[in-house]
Order: sequence, then structure tokens, then C-alpha cells
Amino acid sequence: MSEGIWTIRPCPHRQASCLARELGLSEIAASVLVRRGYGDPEEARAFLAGEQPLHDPMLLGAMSEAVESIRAAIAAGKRICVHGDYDVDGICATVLAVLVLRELGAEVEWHLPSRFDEGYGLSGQTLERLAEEGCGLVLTVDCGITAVDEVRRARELGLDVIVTDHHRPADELPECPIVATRPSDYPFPELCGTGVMYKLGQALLGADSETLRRHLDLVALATIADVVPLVGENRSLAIAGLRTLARTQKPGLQALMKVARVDPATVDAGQVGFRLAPRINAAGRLGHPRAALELLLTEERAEARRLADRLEELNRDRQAVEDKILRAAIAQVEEWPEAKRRRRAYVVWGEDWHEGVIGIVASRLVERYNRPVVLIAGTDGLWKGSGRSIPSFDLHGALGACSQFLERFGGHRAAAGLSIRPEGMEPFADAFAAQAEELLTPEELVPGTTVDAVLPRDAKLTLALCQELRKLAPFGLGNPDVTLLAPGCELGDLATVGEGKHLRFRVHRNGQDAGGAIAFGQGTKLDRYRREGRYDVAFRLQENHWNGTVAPQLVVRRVFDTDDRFDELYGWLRSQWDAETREAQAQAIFDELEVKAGGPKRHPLESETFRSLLAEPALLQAA
Ligand SMILES: [Mn+2]
Repeated sequence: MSEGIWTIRPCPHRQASCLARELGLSEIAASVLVRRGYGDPEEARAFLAGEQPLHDPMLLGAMSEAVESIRAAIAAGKRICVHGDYDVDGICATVLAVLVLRELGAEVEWHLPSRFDEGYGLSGQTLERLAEEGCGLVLTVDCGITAVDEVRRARELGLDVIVTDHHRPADELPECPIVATRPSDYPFPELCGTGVMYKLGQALLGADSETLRRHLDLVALATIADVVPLVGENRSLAIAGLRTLARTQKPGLQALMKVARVDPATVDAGQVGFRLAPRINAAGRLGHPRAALELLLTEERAEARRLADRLEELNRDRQAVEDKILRAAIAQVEEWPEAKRRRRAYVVWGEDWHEGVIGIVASRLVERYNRPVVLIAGTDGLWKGSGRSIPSFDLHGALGACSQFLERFGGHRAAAGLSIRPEGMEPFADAFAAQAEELLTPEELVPGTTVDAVLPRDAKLTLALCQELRKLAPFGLGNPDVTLLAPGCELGDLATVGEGKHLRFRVHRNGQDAGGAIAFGQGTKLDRYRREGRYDVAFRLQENHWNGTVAPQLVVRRVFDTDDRFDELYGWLRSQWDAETREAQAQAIFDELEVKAGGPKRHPLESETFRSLLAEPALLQAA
């Protein structure tokens, strides 16, 4: 399997050196910050401290109108129903809204739709039931922005509605107060649904409300789980929220961390994303999300334990269902004739697949095949599909182009859902592949690795560097974990671990041991790496606690073969350093690296000119 290519953004090194001096950082950490757009010392300091500005909640949509009608409803003794969604963001936003409204003395109930009978968003039926039961105001969270007809119907029934949401609006908006990131002049439109609800909470309880700050744990969970960019206000909310989560008083979150084996003291974005969020989502994937909401809301320890155990069980079931579908989908693709496997986008379906997990399986297949994938599950009547894409392909746009075969579709660039008649599947698969054929180049199907810094030859991988890079956390969309590249390594003591699944080895550079490495899921590559040779290792640096000791460890992302021509080109560059008159290309490389005698050393792979000469040696001879 191809390791693809790696790329690196340019870095004005003088700026990095200056930043390193100003903030007392290493050159490596400073260059990562510069490459991520935090070259200005003040901005970098604010970024590291997680002190991005929190904006005025009143700027968000029709905030004052929403606040007024909530206050009026409470004063009139109207019952308020919070209407959420079945995923982590929708559930956390519902819990937060209930807690804020209770704080204001409101009579509150909640409603979460089921993925299976009602589906996403507001339904007319639910609103009719609420009106009948004497509810006076519906507050939507994490949904509602496209519910134009439903809101109209609600008002006919005498039900007031306030929509809070962060999804993309359609051309027409519901006729009611809307607190949403779009359309709005709000300076940071990337909040998740719970983030939007938090701003409404600030408008109702005051920006410095102690109560609200206690519930930042919910905001951190949702912000990380909903995969919104972890920059700007989201970064501040996630950092403050993770701290709140570490000492949360919610019995449900304490119990959930216990069953998920997460140490509250060191909980981070990775543990939220990979351990806590899947358990909260499991209820809604396999059935009704109620158990997850009750867990977050309960004040009873015994009930919290019971619900956490229930989610643990559901999550195990979810995992089993997911593994089964994943294996079946891979088996299908492997059996396809060569021509079909060469398609640039895949549509795969199964009659007995569970529609609650096809989205996660589609993501796994995108990782595996590096192309857009739509997975379709058979149900009575219309079949349901879920697609995931690669960055260069607009999935929602492509579905639009194939819409003649679809009954319904919706979503965005990276992820979308659809429903389809069984007989429409073959022609849809052909049309979808044809779209990808037209829009995707073969290069775009090659996995790319973005490198944040190339290690100089004498760089040491120390615990201090680990700790420095960890200051950039929490990592996620918009702020990925830092990827370093150690070029020209030899790999020693290779062994598989975890029943052959993973690979463990030691990395040697320039004849010195640079550290222990673990490559998750790469056990099958044992023989490839056993070959004599040199490798460029892309990895993230992690503190590894083991047996009472702590040491830096390389968590390997990809291993590339070192270019055969590297030594020759490097030899030429070295001779040019001492030459009386330098060739123009050599001078260009020295200028890009901004190296000078006695200054910080930089690896030539950080120079674009050097990399292009390596890729095309003819360019050097031509000069
Ligand atoms: Mn959401």
C-alpha cells in the first residue's frame, strides 16, 4: 500500500526564531506555531493560554428577541420544551438548556427525536403532541434552522418557537426568533449547537455566571465530539471545559469516566473523542438517546452508575455491529472486478446493515481507500445511506448531481445522508462514480500527510519537547496533533505487539538511538521495515508512562522510504556552503532555510527548492 506523500507549509524562519526568543520556546515548537498562523508573539501567547476572546452573546443572531420571549414565557408560567438531537452535541445542548431554564425557575421538559422513527430535526407530529399536552414554548437546540413548515404549523397551533442551531440554513428561514451562527454577524461562526446554547445561557444568566461555568464540561464534550474547528472561541471553550470536566460534580460524567476507564485528572480531547463521545452516542445509534440524556442530567449516584453501565453495554453492541458491517463492506469491495475497484468513489450496500452505524463505517472505508464512500443500509421501504468524503471532494454537491436517483439527501461537503429506492442503487452507484471521475484527479486519491516541522540532524526528542508541544492541545479539526518528520532513520528491534496488529521498534538517526516507536495498526508491515534501508518517519511525540518510568515515544503516522538521491544532493549542498561562489540554487536553499554560521541548524528538507531538486534532479543539472 502506498504511503502517499508528505507536505509542509513554508515557514519564515526569522519569525520562528524571534517567536522562540520572545516566548522562551524551542525552535521546533516556534516553527509549528508560525506554520499554523500564530507567528505574532501576542497571538501565539493568547493561543497557548487558551485565551481567545469570548464574544458578546448579544451579537449572535436574534439574541435579544430570544431572551425576551424566554423571560416572557417564564413570567407567564408557560411550560417550555427543549427539543434537541440524538448525537452528543444535541444531547449536551438539551441538558444545558434544561439546566439554564431551571436556574431561571422555568417549568421545563425535553424531547429528543429517535433516529429511527422521527429522524433528524423537528417533526410536525411531535409539535402537535406538544401543543396538545399544553406546552407553550419550544426551544430547539442543535436543529430547527431548516424547519420552515414545521415552525409555521407550530404557530398555527398556538405554540411559540425559538430556534437555536449551527447547521446551514436553506434559502427560506423559519418565522421565529433565530439564534444561529448563520445567518449572523457573529465574529466566530464555528460554534457547535451546545456552544450556541452556551451563548444563550450567557445572555440569560450573565457572561460571568458561576452556574454556567459549572456546565462548561458539557460544552467541551460537544465541541470536541461535533468536530468543529478547535480554534478561536471553540479552543477557549474546550480548554476551560476540559478543566471543568476534570473536576465535574455531575454524577453521570463521573460514572461514565469510570466505566470508560478515563482518569478525570488527565482527561483530554482524545479521550473525549474516542472514549466518552462514542458511549454517549451509542444509545441514539442503536435505539433512543434517552439514557444518555438522563445520565448527564441525573443527580443520583446509583442511577448514574446504572445508566453508565447501560451505555457501556450499548457501546459494546455498537462496536460489534460496526465491525461486522465493516468486514462485510471490505469483503464486497475486494470481490469487485478490477475496473470497479478503480472507481474514484464507492457506493456499497447491504440488506441487513444497521442504519445507526453506517456513517462510522463509511468513515473507516474513506480512511482505508482514500476516496469518497457512500454506505447504504436496507430497511423496509426506502433504503438509508450515509456518505463521507475526502477534503477535495464536495459530497453534498455530488449527491445533488445524482439527485434523480435519490428520494432525499442532505448534509454538507464532508458528510451527508440520503434515502433511495432499492432499484435506484445500481444507477446511483454508476452516476456517483462518474461524478468522482470527472472531479477528482488520481493525485487527489493519494493520502497526504501534513508535516509541521522537519527535525534538524542533531535534534533530540526529549520530554521537554513533548511538554512544549502539548501546550498546543487540545487537538482536533483545525488544530491537528503536531506531526514531526525525522528523516534518514534506521529502524531496529522490530516486533509486532497486540496479536500482530501493531508494530514496535527503535529509531536510530546518525548512529544514535532517537527513541522507541509504536505504529498502531501497521503490524502487517513488519517485513517491509525489516529491509535494510533508511526511512523518513512521520510521527507525533508522546510521553509514555511505563513501569514507573516516563520516556518520549514516537507514535508513528507514516513511514516513507528515504529518497535514494538524498545523500548525493546533501553532499552537493554541503560543498556549496564552503564554496567561494555559490550556485544560485544552493544560495536559494540557504536563503529559504535562513541558516548562518553559528545559528540554529535546519534540515534541508524544510527548503522547497531542495525538495523540488530531490524530486527532479534534472533541474539541478539544467542550472
Ligand atoms: Mn451539532
